[in-house]
Amino acid sequence: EHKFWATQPVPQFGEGVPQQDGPIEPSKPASEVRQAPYPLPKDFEWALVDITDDAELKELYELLSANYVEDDDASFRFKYSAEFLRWALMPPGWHPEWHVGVRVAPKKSEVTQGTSQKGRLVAFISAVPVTLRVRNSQFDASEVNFLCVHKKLRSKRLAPVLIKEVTRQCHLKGIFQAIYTAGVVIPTPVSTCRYFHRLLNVQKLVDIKFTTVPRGSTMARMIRQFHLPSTPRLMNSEQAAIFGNNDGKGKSAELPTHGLREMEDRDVPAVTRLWERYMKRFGMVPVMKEEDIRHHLLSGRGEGPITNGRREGQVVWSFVYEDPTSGEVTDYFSFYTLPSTVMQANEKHSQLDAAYLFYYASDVALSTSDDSRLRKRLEELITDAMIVAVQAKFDVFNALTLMDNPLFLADLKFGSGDGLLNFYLYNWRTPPLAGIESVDGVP
Ligand code: YNC
Ligand code: MG
Repeated sequence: EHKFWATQPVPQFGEGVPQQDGPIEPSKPASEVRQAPYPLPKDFEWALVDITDDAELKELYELLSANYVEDDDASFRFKYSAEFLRWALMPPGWHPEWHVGVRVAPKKSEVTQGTSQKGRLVAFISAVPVTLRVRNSQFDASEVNFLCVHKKLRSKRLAPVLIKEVTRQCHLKGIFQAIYTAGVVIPTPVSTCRYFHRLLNVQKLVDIKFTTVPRGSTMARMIRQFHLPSTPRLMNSEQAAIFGNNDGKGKSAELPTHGLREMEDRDVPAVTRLWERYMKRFGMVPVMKEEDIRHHLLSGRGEGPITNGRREGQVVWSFVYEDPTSGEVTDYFSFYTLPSTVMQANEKHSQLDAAYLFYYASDVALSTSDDSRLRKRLEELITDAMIVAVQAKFDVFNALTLMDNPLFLADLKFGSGDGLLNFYLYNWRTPPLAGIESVDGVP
């Protein structure tokens, strides 16, 4: 059935629930790791993609824009920006050897004549370092992403070669576990989540057939149904003026900082502490040091003034809530941008601008076990996140059924999507983790 995955250290289908958490095969010293790259079919060669080089980053962006993940009915295709790729592929401790590309090999005659040029980039796979906690175990791992084979080279068993090569590169750095996600079901998901979508720009979403006006409703009624306030409710008015303005002037110096505001570098220690304490609620989480928080929540913020709710090249939006009395950061949220190409080109719209809920925390969860208080607080925070997203001209706000999301998805008018995301661990056994495919109260 799964010719490749049957050979890999992953739980096989029908194996049953493991009695003990731990690796499936032992780690080995670097000297025992295969030293030579895996062979590729003739006409192709390995080539690391140097994403610090703008031209190579652009080649990767173009490969993924044309060939990466599409939804089930081929209506939308992810269109990660170059800035996003750089942010995602260069977290603290990243390795250039883990950005594995495949190029068309130059012809022999060109090589002998010294006229050969870099061949076209036709496939890619990446890994970045991550420390994971899975239940009570903590270990260094890699997070594998952006596996892509050009459409013309599909079904030729290239993907297994890419996976084996990135695995070899991980082994060479002493890493023997990995985490990855995919829409496809292969042996064996440790958890499965469903995508939920909160419509923001209803008219556009109907125009591009992301959604339809339900029978018995009207466009006007639907727009009213999804309307949000124009400024974040937890934000003080001076701060709100910055995000509400469209003149691109950005902020003036002495603004009151209490309430909701953009996260700043000085918030990194408090946000890291909040992260650590909040994430104890969950069974599988990345472990983050201050430098990781700084990278994931601040480094992708782009440069220069805010125009229409965003900076040039901005990929992540991160806000903290500063308690007006104590001056402490008690909550934060973040989301990132991941647009999709509208494949059935529409005269008006060629791109769907989607915001994806990223990390968040609230100290309400730490001071009480009362879910109704946490639910109320998260509803306030995520509503404000969506208001910021409207200001930044996003069309839809997406979230998965993970973390505490199922507490607020229904009340905040998220609708159930048809996409599922499967989570996988490589060379690590653990019983399945709570994954929630449906949410009470959502059709
Ligand atoms: C997939 N997404 O089952 P079997 S997600 C893993 N993840 O093997 P071929 C996949 N395996 O079943 P194609 C996979 N998709 O026979 C397919 N496979 O055992 C398996 N799409 O290979 C598949 N990006 O080359 C089968 O298939 C074998 O030409 C078939 O290429 C597949 O990034 C692909 O969806 C996905 O570009 C490259 O369809 C291609 O179809 C494509 O004949 C559009 O391959 C883009 C797309 C995938 C996004 C992602 C996570 C990838 C994780 C990979 C596994 C990492 C393991 C850990 C390694 C590090 C270990 C350490 C330490
Ligand atoms: Mg192939």
